[in-house]
Amino acid sequence: MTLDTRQTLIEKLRNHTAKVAVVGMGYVGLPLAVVFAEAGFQVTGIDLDSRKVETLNRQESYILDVPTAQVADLVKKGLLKATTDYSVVREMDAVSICVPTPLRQTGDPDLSFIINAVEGLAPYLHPGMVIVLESSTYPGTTRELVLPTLTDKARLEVGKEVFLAFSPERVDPGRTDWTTYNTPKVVGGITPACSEVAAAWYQQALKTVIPVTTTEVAEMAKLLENTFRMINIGLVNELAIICDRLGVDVWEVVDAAATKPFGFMKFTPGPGLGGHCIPIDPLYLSWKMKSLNYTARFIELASEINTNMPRFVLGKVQDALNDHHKALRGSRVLVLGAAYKPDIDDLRESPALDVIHLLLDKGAQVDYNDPYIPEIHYDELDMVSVPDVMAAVRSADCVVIITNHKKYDYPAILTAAKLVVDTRNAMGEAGRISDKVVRL
Ligand code: SAJ
Repeated sequence: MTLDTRQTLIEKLRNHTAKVAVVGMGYVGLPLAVVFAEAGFQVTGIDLDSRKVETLNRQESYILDVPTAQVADLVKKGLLKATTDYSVVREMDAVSICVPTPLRQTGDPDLSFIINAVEGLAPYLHPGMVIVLESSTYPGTTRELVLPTLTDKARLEVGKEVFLAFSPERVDPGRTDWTTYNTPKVVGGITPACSEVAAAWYQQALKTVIPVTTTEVAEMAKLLENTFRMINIGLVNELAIICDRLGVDVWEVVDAAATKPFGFMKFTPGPGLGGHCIPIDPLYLSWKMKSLNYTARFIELASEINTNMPRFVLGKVQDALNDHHKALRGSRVLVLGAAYKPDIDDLRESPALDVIHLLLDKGAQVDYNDPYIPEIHYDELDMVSVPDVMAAVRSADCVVIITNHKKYDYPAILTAAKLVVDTRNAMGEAGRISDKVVRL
């Protein structure tokens, strides 16, 4: 009996003779391409950015989590290469799509990257392929946006000739304990055969694969993961506002609650919600629900609270200067830390940008320092990180700690500063007892 398409493809996946492509060689796609290549697959990265393609083919990496030595080794072995040309897909057996899913200026999902990737693949799709979408998106995207291209355009029967699944990325840039290889990977297919083939592929390269029954379950699992974080950060941010009104130390409250060994997970207040995942993914869900005439109230409320935190920080700075008989207008304010979270160089959606805008709008003279972010060019902001942070601390009327990078010498900053607004409790106990420090 001849093997059917599914069995033939699974065989090629299991003996690693299947040819693999990864579309989108960013912070998700490149680590995924590398982990497939390390498993022995011949991997081709497809990216529209010729600079990324040239860098990889020059045996260099541009992603923090992927060492250049590893790229060089895999390229030399012929296990990794890159191209801007989708026609290579003719030779491919397995394709993973790892393109961005940002928001438009309107706050609505921008699905153009997924649509462009799928349209790029369409002319070259053929029987005997498995396609997996990894981009975080609303439940239904794989079925509504990707499936029709296979069935209508390429005229392929999904579940028999070609296999389609969704598998959410769980990459946390800069993290070394949980990596692309060892982080459990959820995989859900359009049909049971799709789930089986996609799981068989991923099981060859990843430590733990969790098959689920549909693409919607897999899409929704990712949104639950990140909505969980967004809502709990919103909760603790609202708690900071409540404690501020009550005159209670929110940091002590959170630490006390965190002593509960079960049924509680610690989140800490901050100046807002930054990053490329947490502030964005949940809005894909609330947007989808609006189209079904349902308001995802938790998400919208949490988003409103998190989005308002930069304004809450502005109020703390104004009140702190006022208590020192200074107006915000004309005062020198130094923002410490611009990245969206500590010890990384990523500025995307960072609340520091909002805080700087608000301070400038109120007439403050604003400088910033961030050891990971030498310059800010965003909207009408064109700023350079002040080189001598301690001199800037000494000359500032108020220092605002927005991102608590480990690199900062907080005791020295506390000694040198006239006034500090610490939005991250970076100074800890020394900050709690100092009359120069105001905390959220
Ligand atoms: N934040 C708070 N308080 C907290 C935690 C975070 O204000 O208690 C802020 C951060 O400063 C940042 C934003 O929220 O501005 C997001 O922080 P995050 O820790 O969630 O970091 P991200 O956005 O890098 O989230 C990623 C996510 N990974 C993926 O989506 C694959 C998330 O699922 C991870 O749980 C998270 O990293 C992590 O644990 O580091």
